[in-house]
Amino acid sequence: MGVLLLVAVAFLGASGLFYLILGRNRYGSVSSKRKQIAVSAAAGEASVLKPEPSRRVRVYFIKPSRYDDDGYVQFYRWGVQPNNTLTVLAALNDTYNKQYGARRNVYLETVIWDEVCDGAMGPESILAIKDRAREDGVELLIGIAGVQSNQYPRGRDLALQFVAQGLPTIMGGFHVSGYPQSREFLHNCGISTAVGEAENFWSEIIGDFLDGNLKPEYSVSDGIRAKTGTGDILVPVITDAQLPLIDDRYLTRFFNDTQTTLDTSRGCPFTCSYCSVKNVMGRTMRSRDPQSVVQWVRDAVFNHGIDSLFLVDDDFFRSPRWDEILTGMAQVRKEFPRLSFMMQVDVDASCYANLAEGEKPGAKHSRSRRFVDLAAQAGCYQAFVGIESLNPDNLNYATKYQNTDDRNHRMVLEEARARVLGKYRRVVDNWHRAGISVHAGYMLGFPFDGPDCGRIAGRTLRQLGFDIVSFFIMTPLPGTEDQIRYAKEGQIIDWDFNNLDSQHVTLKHDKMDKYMWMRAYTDAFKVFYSPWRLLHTILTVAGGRGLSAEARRSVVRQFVYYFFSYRQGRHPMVGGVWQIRRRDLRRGPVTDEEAQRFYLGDRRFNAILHGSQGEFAGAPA
Ligand code: B12
Ligand code: SF4
Repeated sequence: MGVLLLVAVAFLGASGLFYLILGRNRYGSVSSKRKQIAVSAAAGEASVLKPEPSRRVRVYFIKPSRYDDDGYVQFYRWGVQPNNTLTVLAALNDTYNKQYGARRNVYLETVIWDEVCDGAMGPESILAIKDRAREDGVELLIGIAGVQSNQYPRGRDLALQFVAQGLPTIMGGFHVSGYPQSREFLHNCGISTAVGEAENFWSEIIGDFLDGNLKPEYSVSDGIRAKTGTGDILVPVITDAQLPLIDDRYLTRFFNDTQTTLDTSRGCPFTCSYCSVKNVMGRTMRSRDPQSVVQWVRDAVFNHGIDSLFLVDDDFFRSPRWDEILTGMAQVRKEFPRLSFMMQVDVDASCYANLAEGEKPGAKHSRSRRFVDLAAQAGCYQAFVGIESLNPDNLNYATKYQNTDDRNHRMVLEEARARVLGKYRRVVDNWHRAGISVHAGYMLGFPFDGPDCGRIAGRTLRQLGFDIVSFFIMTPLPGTEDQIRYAKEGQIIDWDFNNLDSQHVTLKHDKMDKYMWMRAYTDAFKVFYSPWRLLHTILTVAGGRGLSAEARRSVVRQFVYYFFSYRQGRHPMVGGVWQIRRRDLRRGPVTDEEAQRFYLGDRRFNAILHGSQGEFAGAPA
């Protein structure tokens, strides 16, 4: 009996031990706090599974305009070019929703606002944005987008107003990417900044926003190393990045609502000292996947009614994938013959498409010929080419050696000049032979320019056969080697970034005072866009020149627009059609410090900067 009892106790003990070891945690440990699906509320309120509400974040991407010389925010009844940055950023939200939306139980709404054509954003709009978000039960994140230096003061004023309303605000674009001093100011005002391309840090920004913990600065943390003008930077690989999201509502704001933009590659291998592209996007060319690009073009054409594209790549000829992209576009054009596009390229894209006397055929010739032929087949109507100067000394000074082919400064001036002019003529002729018009970018006020530089440029560019020319006043753009040098040498006479639109004189010049320099600029466009040439261009439909029908139509349209735009004192690339002035929105403060005092005031500024728990950015609405 005793033995039996002992066996029973041992058995029960062993079973208990087995249960402890194997049984209890067989399906994982169950916390007593874990919510259970219960039959009724009576089973216990605490154990009922409550669905977690999805968070909706309304992200505004606002492209600021700039102030005109009378202090009005520049905006127009119609814009001329949809802004590529806005559509790229909208695509980042779309990607986020697809990749993380369900996992993080969040949905990003996108609103894009381009001040140039959607209208200036006044204090009443800022309050309305806040009220509407509250009514709709969404959180707000404000992105001040694609800010160039001439748009920085307007962008800053907008950002300060949003921050004053307690809204988390972040600014991105070339200005903040290239100018740490502005970043520091913005950080001190509670505004975050994004340095470089946001493709692979946008999800980090959203993550931090959802945690209520925006950092002062975001930058590229994953990608490849690319050389710049002076060192190197990290840039994202964009092969599989989502392509710009076409917004049909946005397109209606443009004079031509069947045109849009696309960046198929990023970066530029050259080192021009006045340009910030190499320093912000690097000298290593990165391309999007060609098949996706062609698919995007097909979708744009057949689903959004697009028939004209602006490829905003800094130098499409240097894209590693132009061949596949152009071949694919030529295919789309067979299905939709009205497809046309313009692009930016360097001189060599067309220069070697023919064989000059005494030249031996080489790789550069076959590459150039193929590029020009394919571009024509794919529907290119215009090539924008960076000419910038006729004077080889200026070009060498700016290390723009692709135009002089004289990196080692071996040629005497006359030989170098003849070579540069010969090259430009060849560039134009080869594009024209393919039926494509040529648009030159030209800068006035390089160190070797004198008071007659505008007149000479207007006349010579006309003789060389350029169809359209965009003239710019040499400008020290933040993020460039030139700006750093001029600042060090005390050559910058105007520090108001609003004036860095390349139609204001902001530098000292050895041979010209401010008025002579402005005179040279007006001479240039008056000589090139003379009333006689306007008449000739219209009556002869751009004079033929072997151009395709679309190329001729566009030259006439652009010539008329440039003729009037320059004469109205507006750079054709900065403006739109039919300016509207809001008298209640005149520019107040000019410097950062004035703006900080004006929009934040000491009391509000401190409240936002330090917050009750010492947090950085304003809390969500
Ligand atoms: C196309 C273009 C134009 C077009 C207009 C834009 C369009 N239709 O899209 C035209 C021809 C009209 C034009 C005009 C001018 N332009 Co422009 N233009 C460009 C160009 C070649 C491409 C722009 C682009 O789409 N880039 C691709 C996008 C995706 O890059 P992104 O804008 O930098 O955006 C990325 C990041 O910056 C960041 N980001 C940007 N915003 C935000 C916001 C948030 C919240 C976050 C998180 C991230 C973020 O993420 C984005 C995605 O990766 C650039 C050079 C370049 N490589 O960018 C010059 C460039 C921007 N232009 C420049 C200039 C100076 C001008 C003009 C003043 C020249 C003139 N006098 O005409 C005018 C100004 C007109 C105006 N109102 O904008 C300079 C600006 C330099 C500076 N520091 O200011 C640049 C950099 C060229 C250069 N040589 O240095 N331009
Ligand atoms: S000016 Fe044009 S060619 Fe020169 S570095 Fe800039 S984007 Fe490249």
